Amino acid sequence: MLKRVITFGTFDVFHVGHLRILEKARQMGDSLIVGVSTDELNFNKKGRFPVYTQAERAEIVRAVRHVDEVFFEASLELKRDYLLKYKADILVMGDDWKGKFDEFSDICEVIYLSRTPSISTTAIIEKIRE
Ligand code: C2G
Repeated sequence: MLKRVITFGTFDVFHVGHLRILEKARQMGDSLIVGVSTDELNFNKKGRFPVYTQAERAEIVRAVRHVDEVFFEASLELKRDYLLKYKADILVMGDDWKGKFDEFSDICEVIYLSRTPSISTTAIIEKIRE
């Protein structure tokens, strides 16, 4: 059976850490679906909007060759619905989320992959600021 992998993220100021997790996630199965968080979700969670709009972030993620399908993640509370809607066999997240999605192991395999060290959107923004 073909395995459908799903992952979620903001992917703001797209960098090599984002690219690598998408590549590794795709390698866990046969196709990769990505939920890109909406601007509103980010604002509600962090009190600020991402640098790139959700349309830009989704366009970039969609262009990555490891990615088959992109949708907008409008709420963190809808994760189970998204997993069911997109018939995910495997949920992949970076290990900054380790343990946070274990509750979904009744409907799919949950895998946490190690993050690429020393790179983050926040660090890039800081570097540009300096
Ligand atoms: N990532 C990584 N290495 C980095 C930075 C990020 O592997 N150096 C991974 C994260 O672990 C995550 C993905 O890239 O799996 C996207 O990261 P973010 O854009 O920071 O996503 P986040 O804001 O954590 O959104 O429903 C969950 C949220 O939408 C996750």
